[in-house]
Amino acid sequence: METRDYARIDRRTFLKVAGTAGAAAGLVGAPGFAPLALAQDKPTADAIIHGKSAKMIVHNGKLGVMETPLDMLRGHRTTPMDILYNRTHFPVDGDGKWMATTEPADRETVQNWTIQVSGLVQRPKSIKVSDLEQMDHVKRVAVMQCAGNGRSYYWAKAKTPGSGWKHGGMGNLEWEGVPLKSLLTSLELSPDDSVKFLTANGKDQPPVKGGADVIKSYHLAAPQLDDAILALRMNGKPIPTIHGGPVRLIIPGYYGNMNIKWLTDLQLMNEPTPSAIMQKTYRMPHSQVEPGEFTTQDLTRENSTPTYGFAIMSVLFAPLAGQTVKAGEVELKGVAWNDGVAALEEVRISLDQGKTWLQTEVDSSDGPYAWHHWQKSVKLEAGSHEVWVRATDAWGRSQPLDGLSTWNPGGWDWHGVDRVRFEAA
Ligand SMILES: Nc1nc2c(c(=O)[nH]1)N[C@H]1C(S)=C(S)[C@@H](COP(=O)(O)O)O[C@H]1N2
Ligand SMILES: [Mo]
Repeated sequence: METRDYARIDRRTFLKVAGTAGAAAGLVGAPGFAPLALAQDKPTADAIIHGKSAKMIVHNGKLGVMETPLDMLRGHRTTPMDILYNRTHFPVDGDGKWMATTEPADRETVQNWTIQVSGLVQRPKSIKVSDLEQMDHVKRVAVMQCAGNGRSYYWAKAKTPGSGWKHGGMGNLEWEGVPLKSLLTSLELSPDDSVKFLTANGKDQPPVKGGADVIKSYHLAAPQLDDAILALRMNGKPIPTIHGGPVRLIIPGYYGNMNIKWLTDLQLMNEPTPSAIMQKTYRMPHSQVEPGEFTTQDLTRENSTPTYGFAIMSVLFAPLAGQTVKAGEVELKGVAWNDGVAALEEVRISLDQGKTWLQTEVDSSDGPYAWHHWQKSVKLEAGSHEVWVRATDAWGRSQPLDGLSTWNPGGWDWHGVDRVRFEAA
């Protein structure tokens, strides 16, 4: 949606500014000045968001959208903040500059921060960070993942709008804060039982009047809502500003877009929000659709569902695609996860294009919403190999062998069997 428009405006403006400024200053053609390099050199992640690793893959500099290279994602139990992917919907420069840092909010911001709770409650309430600090806290490890993670793999079938994420639009994080349920039980809801939805909004605003704000609604009855947290800490520290500090709504098992950063408003409602980001975008069609026959414009409340819970997924962390490993005993490993409501029962690998599958050892000690680390040692002869990985949960949900079968016009929900080619020598 907006992403592409901003990208276009950004580039055009940039080229114009770069061109005229260069010419006016008499720099073009001057010794040591390389106008081509100026137009091509994109700022690295650390220049866009203070505290990010320069090695992040930048998808949209204006919006600060960036993903983690896969080789940096492995090797951590929880993802360090300097390499955690980022997705923001509005520019992180100009008026949005306050977002562009991994530093936590300053004292004054924290002291003045309020969350308005309104809608179908007897008395609307205003909650401060200090109120949340005084309540009982819980900790939960959970995957954060953009619903567009893996989108670029769909492009083998047909291009979609949105950033070309590989697998790095995700991380595994420890969140700490107040259970949403303890807050809700402390509220006096209106006597009728029509309160079915919770709607959340954050401090960020669309830069253009009438632009789509990031507002989301949740079914209060969904199991993940029981485990939701008004989070104040990420990986044991105050939440970095770019990741939603001082307060972020964490719904574990739900796609990133449902985890509202910079939480300022909670509303109890009997209908979901009419916001475009809820009703038009971030939706999965109920049935298989084909490119050209169905576009994002065709998505309605009747024929599609918002991207709530994660589809079951697994990814190989080692070996990585194109890598050469020593022939003989080779350790295959990676992570798997689902939406947390059914146990993730097994992760299997295949070295013969799906003819036979081998069980891997799965570690789920960080709880149902966290990455489940899996591993398997296999004997491999020298030569080229392809490994497939597939997770299955207690409800029998699994990954499609052909990931393209879930192609959809928004490019959401990629969860095809991961196929990785590597060499043994
Ligand atoms: N207020 C607000 N919350 C937001 C967003 C946003 O733009 N504004 N983006 C959402 C999307 S689409 C994703 S994928 C996650 C990204 O979280 P991260 O940047 O902390 O990794 O935040 C979500 N929460
Ligand atoms: Mo996202």
